Amino acid sequence: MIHPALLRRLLLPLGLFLSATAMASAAPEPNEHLLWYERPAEKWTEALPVGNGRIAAMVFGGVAQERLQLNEGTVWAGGPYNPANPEAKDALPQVRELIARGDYLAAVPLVKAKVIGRPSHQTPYQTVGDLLLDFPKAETSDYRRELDLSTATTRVTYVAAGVRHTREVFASAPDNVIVVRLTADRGGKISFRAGARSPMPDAATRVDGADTVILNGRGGDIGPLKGAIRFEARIKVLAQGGTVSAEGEGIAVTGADSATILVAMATNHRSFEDLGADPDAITRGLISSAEKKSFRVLRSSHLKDYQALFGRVSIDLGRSEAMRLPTDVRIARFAEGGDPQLAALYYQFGRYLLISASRPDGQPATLQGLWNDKLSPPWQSKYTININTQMNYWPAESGNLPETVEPLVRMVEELAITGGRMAREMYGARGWVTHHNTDLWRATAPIDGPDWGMWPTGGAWLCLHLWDRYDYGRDPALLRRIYPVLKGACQFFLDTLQVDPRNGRLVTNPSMSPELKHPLGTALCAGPTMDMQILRDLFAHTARAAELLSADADFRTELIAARARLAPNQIGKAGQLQEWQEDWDLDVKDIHHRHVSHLYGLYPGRDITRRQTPELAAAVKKSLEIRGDKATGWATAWRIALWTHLGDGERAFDILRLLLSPRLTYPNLFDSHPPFQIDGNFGGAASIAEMLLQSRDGEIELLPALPKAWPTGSVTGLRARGGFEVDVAWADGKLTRARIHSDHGGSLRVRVGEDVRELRFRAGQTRTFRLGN
Ligand code: FUC
Repeated sequence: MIHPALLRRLLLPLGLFLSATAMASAAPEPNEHLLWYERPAEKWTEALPVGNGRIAAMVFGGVAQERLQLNEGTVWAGGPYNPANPEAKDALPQVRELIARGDYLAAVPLVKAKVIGRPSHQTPYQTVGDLLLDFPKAETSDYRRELDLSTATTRVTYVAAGVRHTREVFASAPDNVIVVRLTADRGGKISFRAGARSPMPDAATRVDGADTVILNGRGGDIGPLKGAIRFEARIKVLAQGGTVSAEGEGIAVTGADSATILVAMATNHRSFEDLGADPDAITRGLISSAEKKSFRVLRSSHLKDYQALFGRVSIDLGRSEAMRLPTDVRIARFAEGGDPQLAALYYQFGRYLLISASRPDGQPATLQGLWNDKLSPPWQSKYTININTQMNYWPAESGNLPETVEPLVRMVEELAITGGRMAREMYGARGWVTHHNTDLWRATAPIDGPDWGMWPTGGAWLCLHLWDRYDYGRDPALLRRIYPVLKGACQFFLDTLQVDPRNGRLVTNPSMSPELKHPLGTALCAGPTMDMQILRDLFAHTARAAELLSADADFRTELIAARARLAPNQIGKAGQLQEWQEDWDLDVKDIHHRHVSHLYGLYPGRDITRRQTPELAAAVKKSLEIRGDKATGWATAWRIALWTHLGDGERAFDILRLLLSPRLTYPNLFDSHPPFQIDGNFGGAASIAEMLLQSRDGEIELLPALPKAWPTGSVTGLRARGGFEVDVAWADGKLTRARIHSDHGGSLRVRVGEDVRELRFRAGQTRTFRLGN
């Protein structure tokens, strides 16, 4: 039988978006996992990222000079610190009272002076520097630069003086080194000089022996904090044939047949409170074990490790001849239609970035993942936890990459420690709290100013990811591990929720709906809708966890009772979902604001669904219409995800066209904020998955928001809540085949439109069936 995907490819009309030069009738099927370009990168946002969750590089692919801009995930400014404001505990009762009586503006100076953390800003993630390879001057031709997502390898190839040169780069997780491989199609033709440079404080490069460059430096000083991170990059040059020698502060290779450069990077960071590691000993150890392996062995263990993760999901949204065009050209043309595969590539690029930026023994993905060339990047490239860090992990569970969530889980465990101090010292409360940002040091104070930082619900939102880690995998050991963290998050709110005197409801105070000033001139308020939604999720999940663990019966009862008293969602005068307790939405100055915090309840939260709470879903829709489609990168991605949960694939796809355009996507497919911010990549990738599969409350919905632009396609390996794995194929917009595998057994509702089936699975059972028409 002919495979439907193959049949479709054969029948597809050819030549739609084909440039004359790219047209080649007998050309082989293009690689669906390739980003490629006809020129070297000039700007950083054209360079191609590689990473192994701990170390990373942006590869520029220059001909006269190759630049690898290097990062190590623990190179941050500052050092361990406690930013609690000692005056907060005494000031908070007055702040609460002012807010409760509607005297919002009077609370602003008080919060600023007595509650905002000291220091009032957090620390930036920083760069290591650059590895530079200088090549002899030559006329070159036939240049091509690519990143292959199926091998996590960048490749540059060109012809110089009649010799074809090829340069490959990958970041190996098993060997924890970046590997650069230089080859040529004629022997003895590889000559270059390798050196390093860094803008970091006290940076120095030196040569060790005749083949190694060592770059040392330290993290920057910031405000009152002295830079306490020390780092080392160790660059070893191995050549086959030719000569290798020290030349100044670099290494010269002359007349080699091929060469391999190994880059190891490490710091003194062991944890947010322990800087006792020895970067010199670590990089020495890494290089000495990697150099004993041949390039072939290094590459095969890299592929084995990476492909075991990346290969779990395949996606086909349709193909066209546009796939033969360079990636930057495809981005420029995506909105015109006819290139469904670019959305599939964007989805897999999101998974690639997550695998490359977030691995179990590294730090969570920052606002820029692992990739940053600056000492003072935008928003410090830290962890903004009023949407951005959470969005980074949206594609992880459905995209079958649970391992990538481990650094986030660990960060939340650490925030429960530092946030426990914060809860005691600033609020006199049990449990733990963190506000709208954190950094390498797990700082948890409110920062920046009253209208940004005075929001206590960041940690509670992060707990949703811990619960989902359990819900998708259903591992009882994981549940036991996260339960104390969930419980501590609840305890903080049980101790600090205030009674709204007007109606007896429980509300947060002081708080805000992230970053949006209401009509009374400040963001400060009590009980913003988002907080209530987040707490309903947190309390429900924690109560459920206690039940599953047969733990804390009284606490569970207390949680359920408090949950019922939280202020409910309300529909306002325009039919919109109210963002605040007051019906202020239409009077907001910044009515098209990027944040859509109150819509959290529909996605990623659990409060609202279009079938169980249709009136609230309609109110979400109204709010989305009022806010408008046009926003920054991550905010555009959130809008797409929300429309998919309203079941509107066409609207979701229209907004995907905005995201996948040169305004919001750089030539290297990085999301623009501007400048670069990686959350839009992850939110966009998650939204594409949410068009094809959604799962919650014991139900899996297949093709919930399939746009007309993807009439025929398939996806395999997506994960659903409850421990399920799902493959789906469709044709002419209708489901043709579904395959569902259950890890643990149990019952499941499977929905396609209005067609619903109740299925029971045995543990380990896979069922294949047709549904719909
Ligand atoms: C929030 C957003 C900004 C930016 C920053 C990192 O403050 O409102 O748009 O994404 O985080």
